[in-house]
Amino acid sequence: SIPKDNIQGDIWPGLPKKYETFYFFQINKDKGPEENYEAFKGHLQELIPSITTAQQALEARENIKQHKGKVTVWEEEPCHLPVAHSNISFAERGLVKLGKKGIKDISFVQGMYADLTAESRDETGDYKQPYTSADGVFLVAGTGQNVVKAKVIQIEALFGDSITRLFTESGHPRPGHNSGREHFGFRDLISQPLIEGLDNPPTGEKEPKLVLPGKIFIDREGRAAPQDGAPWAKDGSFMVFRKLRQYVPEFDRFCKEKGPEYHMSADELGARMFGRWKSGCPIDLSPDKDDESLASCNNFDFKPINTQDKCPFTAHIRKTRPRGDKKEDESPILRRGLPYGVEVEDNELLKQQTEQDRGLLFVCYQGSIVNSFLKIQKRWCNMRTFPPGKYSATNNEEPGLDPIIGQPGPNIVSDMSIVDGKKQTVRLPLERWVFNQGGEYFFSPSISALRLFSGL
Ligand code: N7H
Repeated sequence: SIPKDNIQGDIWPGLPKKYETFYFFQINKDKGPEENYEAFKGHLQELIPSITTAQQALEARENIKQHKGKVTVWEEEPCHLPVAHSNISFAERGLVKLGKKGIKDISFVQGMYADLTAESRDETGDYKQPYTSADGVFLVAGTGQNVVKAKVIQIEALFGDSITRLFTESGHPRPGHNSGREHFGFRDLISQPLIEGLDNPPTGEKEPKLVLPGKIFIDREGRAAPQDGAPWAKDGSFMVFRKLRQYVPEFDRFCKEKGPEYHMSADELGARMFGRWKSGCPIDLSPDKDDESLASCNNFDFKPINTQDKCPFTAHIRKTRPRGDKKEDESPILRRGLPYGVEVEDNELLKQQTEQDRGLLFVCYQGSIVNSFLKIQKRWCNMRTFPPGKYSATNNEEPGLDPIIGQPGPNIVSDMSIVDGKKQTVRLPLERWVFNQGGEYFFSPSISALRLFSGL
């Protein structure tokens, strides 16, 4: 099975994080006429012992669990626990500088900008930062803001002028009872695919089955594509990063206006767009009211799958992980993102208009970008015909777009099929509340690959 001490901890089980800084850097060449990167490699060697592995991340999470209730682990309270964890990932251009070409994933090799602007209805103007110059990214995460800051300074000092800092992005929890919720107010990161050999099998009959490790890790059983041109890639994983801005007052206004029009409350309409209530409770299990006791529940499969009486065909969680609508969990991703930006301010509430920047630093890991992230975004969320086989005259043809992340293109109507409060199947015209601000595809190598990169 996967050696837990040879994989980076953010892939699995996820670094314990409340705060996280993504530090995007360029690798600088050594002084002199030659194209050498020995200084960077030397510093990488020094960094490796402090990279949090899966085994260490497991222990850290366990430690936090045990202390919960006894001491508060967040940094505002005096506590010895806050620790910062670091991981590192490279874009194709960074791997090339380190002499490590050979990954076969056309999307990764081209980079996100070329890939998504070509086919996925992103706009070139979306890119607010020079993601296309980033050779790599340091991920520094922890339960306290100050320890994260200190670790970033330490890494920057370690690498000195062997790197250039391009920019950073920082995520943090929302305050008070909204901690654990994203900006629209929904609890996030409840459901993740469970991996054979790492996770315990699911206990519920209707829960998605274990996925083969090759769906997430390179060159393991169930792999998407062999990486025979890059044997060092084994046990690494592709990391997708996207900064997604959210338009919260506009989303709230829409739910308040459209809810009654569709004979339901604002909360009911929002729940139908997500497939879960704000608490996290799946509407497939409790269609009429939020039920906190089911907030973490994953034991549902949308069956009978030709109906959407409970969960709309295009609800965010049904589009992104179709469960019973598909024979198997074919495009699993491990989501590791967190919110960024300030809370909605009074003047924004008053005007029902977004002025400040806030949203989600979306991160996910997979064994193939083409078969997972891209398939979810382009072939599932952006396609009006997905999930397949749902055509019916009563729901007026196609299911429609994912209401949260679907991207309407030219000549593509942005709406979804929905069963309203009077049990009629009708169409709900959608607005857009999530806008891409840029991102990049990275590769998160195994510890042994990092050692190889560093010349060890
Ligand atoms: Fe989504 N949100 O934070 O409100 N997502 N997501 N997502 N998403 C999910 O079930 C959200 C985005 C997936 O296993 C929940 O854990 C927002 C992208 C997948 O049943 C909530 C944005 C992609 C799942 C959100 C956003 C995905 C999922 C319910 C953008 C992939 C798991 C919590 C700003 C391309 C489905 C949960 C399952 C669930 C939110 C983006 C994918 C609340 C606001 C770009 C696979």
